[in-house]
Amino acid sequence: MKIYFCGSIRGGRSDQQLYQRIVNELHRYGSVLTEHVLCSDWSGEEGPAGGDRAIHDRDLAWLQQSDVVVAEVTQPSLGVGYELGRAADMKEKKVLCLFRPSSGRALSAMIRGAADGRRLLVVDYSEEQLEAVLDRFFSSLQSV
Ligand code: 6IA
Repeated sequence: MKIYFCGSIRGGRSDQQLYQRIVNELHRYGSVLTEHVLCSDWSGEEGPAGGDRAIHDRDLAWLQQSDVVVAEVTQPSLGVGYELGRAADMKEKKVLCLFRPSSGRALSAMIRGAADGRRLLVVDYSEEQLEAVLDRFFSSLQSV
Protein backbone atom coordinates (compact mmCIF):
# COMPACT_ATOMS: atom_id res chain seq x y z
CA MET A 1 0.00 0.00 0.00
CA LYS A 2 1.31 3.45 -0.94
CA ILE A 3 0.54 6.13 1.60
CA TYR A 4 0.77 9.85 0.94
CA PHE A 5 1.25 11.72 4.21
CA CYS A 6 0.44 15.45 4.37
CA GLY A 7 1.58 17.82 7.08
CA SER A 8 2.34 21.49 7.30
CA ILE A 9 5.76 22.74 6.14
CA ARG A 10 5.65 26.44 5.35
CA GLY A 11 2.33 26.69 7.19
CA GLY A 12 4.28 26.15 10.44
CA ARG A 13 6.39 23.36 11.90
CA SER A 14 5.10 23.13 15.46
CA ASP A 15 3.63 19.63 14.99
CA GLN A 16 6.73 18.19 13.39
CA GLN A 17 7.44 15.68 16.19
CA LEU A 18 3.90 14.39 15.94
CA TYR A 19 4.31 13.98 12.15
CA GLN A 20 7.33 11.80 12.90
CA ARG A 21 5.21 9.63 15.19
CA ILE A 22 2.47 9.36 12.59
CA VAL A 23 4.88 8.40 9.81
CA ASN A 24 6.53 5.80 12.07
CA GLU A 25 3.08 4.28 12.63
CA LEU A 26 2.19 4.48 8.93
CA HIS A 27 5.20 2.29 8.11
CA ARG A 28 3.26 -0.57 9.70
CA TYR A 29 0.65 -0.31 6.95
CA GLY A 30 2.63 0.49 3.80
CA SER A 31 5.30 2.66 2.23
CA VAL A 32 5.18 6.39 2.89
CA LEU A 33 5.88 8.42 -0.26
CA THR A 34 6.31 11.78 1.44
CA GLU A 35 8.98 11.45 4.13
CA HIS A 36 10.23 14.97 3.28
CA VAL A 37 7.41 16.36 5.43
CA LEU A 38 9.61 15.26 8.35
CA CYS A 39 12.73 17.15 7.25
CA SER A 40 13.86 19.27 10.19
CA ASP A 41 16.94 21.08 8.88
CA TRP A 42 14.98 22.97 6.29
CA SER A 43 15.02 26.74 6.50
CA GLY A 44 11.51 27.20 5.13
CA GLU A 45 12.64 28.97 1.99
CA GLU A 46 14.91 26.48 0.24
CA GLY A 47 13.92 23.30 -1.49
CA PRO A 48 15.25 20.72 -3.91
CA ALA A 49 16.64 21.61 -7.34
CA GLY A 50 13.89 22.71 -9.69
CA GLY A 51 12.28 24.87 -7.04
CA ASP A 52 8.63 25.01 -6.16
CA ARG A 53 7.44 23.84 -9.58
CA ALA A 54 9.42 20.61 -9.19
CA ILE A 55 8.07 20.12 -5.67
CA HIS A 56 4.51 20.63 -6.85
CA ASP A 57 4.81 18.33 -9.86
CA ARG A 58 6.57 15.56 -7.95
CA ASP A 59 4.12 15.69 -5.06
CA LEU A 60 1.12 15.58 -7.39
CA ALA A 61 2.57 12.56 -9.19
CA TRP A 62 2.98 10.82 -5.82
CA LEU A 63 -0.52 11.84 -4.79
CA GLN A 64 -1.87 10.30 -7.98
CA GLN A 65 0.05 7.04 -7.36
CA SER A 66 -0.94 6.71 -3.73
CA ASP A 67 -3.68 4.38 -2.50
CA VAL A 68 -4.38 6.32 0.66
CA VAL A 69 -3.85 9.88 1.86
CA VAL A 70 -3.35 10.61 5.56
CA ALA A 71 -3.21 14.26 6.58
CA GLU A 72 -2.58 15.87 9.95
CA VAL A 73 -4.67 19.01 9.55
CA THR A 74 -4.43 20.68 12.96
CA GLN A 75 -1.73 23.13 11.90
CA PRO A 76 -3.35 25.09 9.04
CA SER A 77 -1.38 24.78 5.79
CA LEU A 78 -2.27 25.97 2.31
CA GLY A 79 -0.26 23.13 0.80
CA VAL A 80 -2.09 20.46 2.83
CA GLY A 81 -5.45 22.02 1.93
CA TYR A 82 -4.47 22.00 -1.73
CA GLU A 83 -3.35 18.36 -1.59
CA LEU A 84 -6.63 17.38 0.05
CA GLY A 85 -8.65 19.24 -2.56
CA ARG A 86 -6.80 17.50 -5.36
CA ALA A 87 -7.13 14.11 -3.62
CA ALA A 88 -10.87 14.63 -3.15
CA ASP A 89 -11.17 14.92 -6.92
CA MET A 90 -9.33 11.64 -7.55
CA LYS A 91 -11.68 8.70 -7.76
CA GLU A 92 -10.95 5.70 -5.53
CA LYS A 93 -8.63 7.72 -3.27
CA LYS A 94 -9.25 7.14 0.42
CA VAL A 95 -8.44 10.14 2.59
CA LEU A 96 -8.07 10.34 6.37
CA CYS A 97 -7.79 13.78 7.98
CA LEU A 98 -6.62 13.87 11.59
CA PHE A 99 -7.54 16.88 13.72
CA ARG A 100 -6.77 17.62 17.38
CA PRO A 101 -9.55 19.68 19.04
CA SER A 102 -7.23 20.17 22.04
CA SER A 103 -5.34 22.69 19.88
CA GLY A 104 -8.19 25.15 20.47
CA ARG A 105 -8.48 25.66 16.72
CA ALA A 106 -11.52 25.06 14.56
CA LEU A 107 -10.94 23.01 11.43
CA SER A 108 -11.77 24.72 8.13
CA ALA A 109 -15.33 24.08 6.98
CA MET A 110 -13.88 23.21 3.57
CA ILE A 111 -12.15 20.19 5.10
CA ARG A 112 -14.69 19.13 7.71
CA GLY A 113 -17.48 19.80 5.24
CA ALA A 114 -15.81 17.61 2.61
CA ALA A 115 -16.08 14.52 4.82
CA ASP A 116 -18.55 12.00 3.45
CA GLY A 117 -17.92 9.25 6.03
CA ARG A 118 -16.82 6.90 3.28
CA ARG A 119 -14.06 8.11 0.98
CA LEU A 120 -12.96 11.16 2.97
CA LEU A 121 -12.96 10.92 6.74
CA VAL A 122 -12.24 13.58 9.35
CA VAL A 123 -11.37 12.15 12.76
CA ASP A 124 -11.03 14.28 15.89
CA TYR A 125 -8.41 12.67 18.07
CA SER A 126 -5.90 13.20 20.84
CA GLU A 127 -2.28 12.11 20.58
CA GLU A 128 -2.74 9.07 22.80
CA GLN A 129 -5.46 7.78 20.46
CA LEU A 130 -3.24 7.95 17.37
CA GLU A 131 -2.38 4.26 17.09
CA ALA A 132 -5.99 3.16 17.64
CA VAL A 133 -7.34 5.67 15.10
CA LEU A 134 -4.90 4.52 12.41
CA ASP A 135 -5.55 0.89 13.22
CA ARG A 136 -9.30 1.37 12.82
CA PHE A 137 -8.87 3.25 9.55
CA PHE A 138 -6.54 0.70 7.92
CA SER A 139 -8.63 -2.25 9.17
CA SER A 140 -11.70 -0.68 7.57
CA LEU A 141 -9.85 -0.51 4.23
CA GLN A 142 -9.21 -4.24 4.31
CA SER A 143 -12.86 -5.04 4.88
CA VAL A 144 -13.98 -3.03 1.80
O1 6IA B 1 1.99 25.05 2.47
P1 6IA B 1 2.86 24.03 3.16
O2 6IA B 1 4.31 24.20 2.90
O3 6IA B 1 2.58 23.95 4.68
O4 6IA B 1 2.43 22.64 2.51
C1 6IA B 1 2.83 21.38 3.04
C2 6IA B 1 2.39 20.24 2.15
O5 6IA B 1 2.79 20.49 0.80
C3 6IA B 1 3.03 18.91 2.56
O6 6IA B 1 2.02 17.96 2.84
C4 6IA B 1 3.92 18.50 1.39
O7 6IA B 1 3.51 17.26 0.83
C5 6IA B 1 3.80 19.62 0.37
N1 6IA B 1 5.04 20.40 0.30
C6 6IA B 1 5.20 21.71 0.61
N2 6IA B 1 6.50 22.09 0.50
C7 6IA B 1 7.16 21.00 0.11
C8 6IA B 1 8.52 20.73 -0.13
N3 6IA B 1 9.41 21.72 0.08
N4 6IA B 1 8.88 19.50 -0.50
C9 6IA B 1 7.93 18.55 -0.65
N5 6IA B 1 6.62 18.73 -0.40
C10 6IA B 1 6.24 19.93 -0.03
C11 6IA B 1 10.75 21.52 0.31
C12 6IA B 1 10.89 20.93 1.68
C13 6IA B 1 12.02 19.98 1.90
C14 6IA B 1 13.29 20.23 1.27
C15 6IA B 1 12.05 19.62 3.34
